[in-house]
Parts: sequence; C-alpha cells; structure tokens
Amino acid sequence: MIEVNFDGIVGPTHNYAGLSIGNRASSANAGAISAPRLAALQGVAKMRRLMAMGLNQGIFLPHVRPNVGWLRALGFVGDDAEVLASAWTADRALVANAMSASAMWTANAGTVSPSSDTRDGLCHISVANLSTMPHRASEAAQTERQLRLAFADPRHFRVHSPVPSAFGDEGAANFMRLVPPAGGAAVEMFVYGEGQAGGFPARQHRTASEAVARRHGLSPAHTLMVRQSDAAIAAGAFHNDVVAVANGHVLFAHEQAFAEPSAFHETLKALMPDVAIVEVPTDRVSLDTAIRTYLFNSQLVTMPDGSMTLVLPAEAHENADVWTWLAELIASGGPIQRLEIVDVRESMRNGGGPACLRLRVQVDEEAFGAIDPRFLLDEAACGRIEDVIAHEWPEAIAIENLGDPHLWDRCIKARAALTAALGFAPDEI
Ligand code: SUG
Repeated sequence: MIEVNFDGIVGPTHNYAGLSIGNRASSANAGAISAPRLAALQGVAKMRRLMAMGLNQGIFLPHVRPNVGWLRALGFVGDDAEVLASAWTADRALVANAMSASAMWTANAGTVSPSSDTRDGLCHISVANLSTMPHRASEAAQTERQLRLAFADPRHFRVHSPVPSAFGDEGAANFMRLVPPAGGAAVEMFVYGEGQAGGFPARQHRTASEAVARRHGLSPAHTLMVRQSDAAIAAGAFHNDVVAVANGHVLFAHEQAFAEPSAFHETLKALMPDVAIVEVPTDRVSLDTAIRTYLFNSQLVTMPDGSMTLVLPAEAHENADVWTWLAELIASGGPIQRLEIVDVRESMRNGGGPACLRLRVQVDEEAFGAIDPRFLLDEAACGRIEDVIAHEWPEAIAIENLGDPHLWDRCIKARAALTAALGFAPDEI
C-alpha cells in the first residue's frame, strides 16, 4: 500500500475570527492579525519536507471564499457585492463564517477506509458533515466536489455523501487505523465523544461513526468504537487527533485521551498482539501541555526504509517537558526512530497542527495511478503554487478587513489564479 498525505492549501482568507468554541488556540487568538501568505507558504514548506523524506504528497484546494451562496441561503439578496455588504451590516459574524479558510484542515474532510479493509475491495471515503460549527459545516459541499473529482474512478474508489447532519461527523480527525507488522487484518478505530464536557460540545457522535463504518463495509470484528475522555474535551481536545495518533502497529497517545484506556488497550492487544502502545503519562506531560504544544497532532509516518518518523510542530520542540520526554523516547530504541520539526505556526494559532492539515489515503499501485494527477504534488507543482501564493495571497488580514470589498475581490482572484495554475477549468472546482 502507498500512503498519500493530502494537505489543504491554506486559502487567501485565512484569519483569526475565533469561530471555534472548545478550540483553545482559536479562542485565544480571536481578533489577532493573520498572515495568509506566510500561512500558505508554511503549509507548502511542510509538504516539501515530507516529499524530501520520500513520501507521497497530495493537495486539496482552498474553497470558494467569500461563500456568497451560503449568505444567499440566509436571505441576503442582490449581486455578490450587495449580498456581502448587507450581510456585513446585519451580522459581521456571518461574514466571518463565509470568509473562513478552515477547509485547510483536511483531516476533517472525510474518513478513509483503504480497499484492504472493506467488503467490496474499494477504497471508501465518507465526506464529513462537520455539523457542529457553522463555518465548518459549510465545507461539506465543496469538499465532496473535490473528493469526487480526485477519486472519480469507480474501479477503485467509492465516495459517500456526508451522514445526516443530526449526527456530527468530523472525519479522520477522530479516526485511527492500525496494521499488524507482519500483515493481516487492520483495525479501524472511531473515536467519539458524548454530550458536553467543560461546556464544550463533543463534535463526533457515535451514531455518525457507526454509520461511516457500516457504509464502508468494515468487518465489525476489526472495528472499534472508542470513547474520548471528557477530560480531554474539557481541556480543549476538540478532536481526538489532538491527543492521539496511530500509524502502522504504533498507537501514540496521551494517558488521558480515552474514557476507558485499559479496556481499550486490552481489546486492541487481543485483536493485534504485536501492537505497540506508546502512552505519555500525565505526570511527564500534562494534558494541558500536550494540547498547548500539539505533541500528538504530529504526523507519524513510515519512511521508505520501514522506520517511523514523528513530524512535530515547532511548539512541541520549544517545550522542555515535551522535548525531554521525546528525547527519551528516541533513546529508548522503541518503534519511533526519528523526529522532524515543522513550522506551521499560522495554522497552529487556529488550532491546526501538522496532522490537522492532512488527509491520509492508502492505495495500491493501480489505485494510485487512478487518482486525478492534478491533486498530486511534485517539485514543479510546488513551485507553481508558491509563485501564485507569493503574488496573490494577502499579507495580512485583520478582523475589520473581512468586510472590505477589495479583500473579497482579491481573495476570489487569488483562488482563481491557483486553480488555473494547477490545470483546473474555472468552474470545475
Ligand atoms: O475545527 N479551527 C479548526 C481546527 C481544526 C483542526 N483539525 C484537527 N484537529 N484535525 C476547528 O476548530 C478556527 C477557525 C476560526 O476560529 O476562525 C478553526 O476552525
């Protein structure tokens, strides 16, 4: 199997409107001035790093913003400029929602079950409804369009529309998959929350996770529903990928990530005796520190030589507790051999670390060849993307700029320049 990480290119409207309740970084940075150009270049630099490590890299495109259609659905009328101006006068928060660049966090685009796990032998992808937050819920339609374009070949892929929005589904951010080292059946784990914890909503509903597993045709014997701990949600882990990550046979998680860790570990060991569980104890790295540094929002990746590397945000490197623990982990000769640090600070300030920015898709050679190549990255495409970003992306956006007609025009043109540079027709995407 080949794994491709599809990163969302950070859109030209990237801003700090503080829209995500329960996401501490988003709330703490509300009202700050964002740097869209820098943010997008940091994202491409991360993609370049993973490519240099010998890994396959893909992209998803920023969504159409401002999302005028969404404002029209809320009753604003006239031409696009009139819709935006009247919405800005009526309720600035609505325009902030319509300007969000949150589609960059493609771990929330959907949930992917590789062909080896499904009954019909197809790679199944369910678009996430992201129904808990208004700015994120509006992503689903455009995400679906991109996924259906990228994975159009019915001989290999089956893309499902989102589950009904009554049941919140946040995609791969609440999903993990483990594979035994010697091959054999993988275990797919869906991590859900319940109710409110610390006043914050649990965004992933168990019913949605079960629906995704059913639709993908997973074997119930190798599918686990795991409850996220309320302590993690209350501390700001609005998605499980803020406190846990899995790759190959390795589960890397905080001690307080799950509601019933011992029962979960026992079930896992029974299903996969050679699973390696690397748990970080609270007395070494507190839940608070884990969430502030995004230690677990790292990409745990298998290198071409079979070893494993943890790709961490710079914030994790800068914290003494985290770094000391990681140094011991590497020295212990365990299953994780290397650490790589990336700078994605602009995304981090909205609560999106390296792992939030990517959707993992595992495919065999033939299915890899069936992916629309415009969504796959090489050096030349990186250069074209960087060029458009450097020329077209705004350098800074303050909250009051979100109502500026010049900014609206500029962002529309910037996205159009990017899609053209990547070979998409104007209305294709
Ligand atoms: O949904 N932030 C995103 C961050 C998503 C991170 N993804 C994963 N953990 N996989 C969210 O909370 C902030 C937007 C704002 O405040 O403008 C935001 O949507």
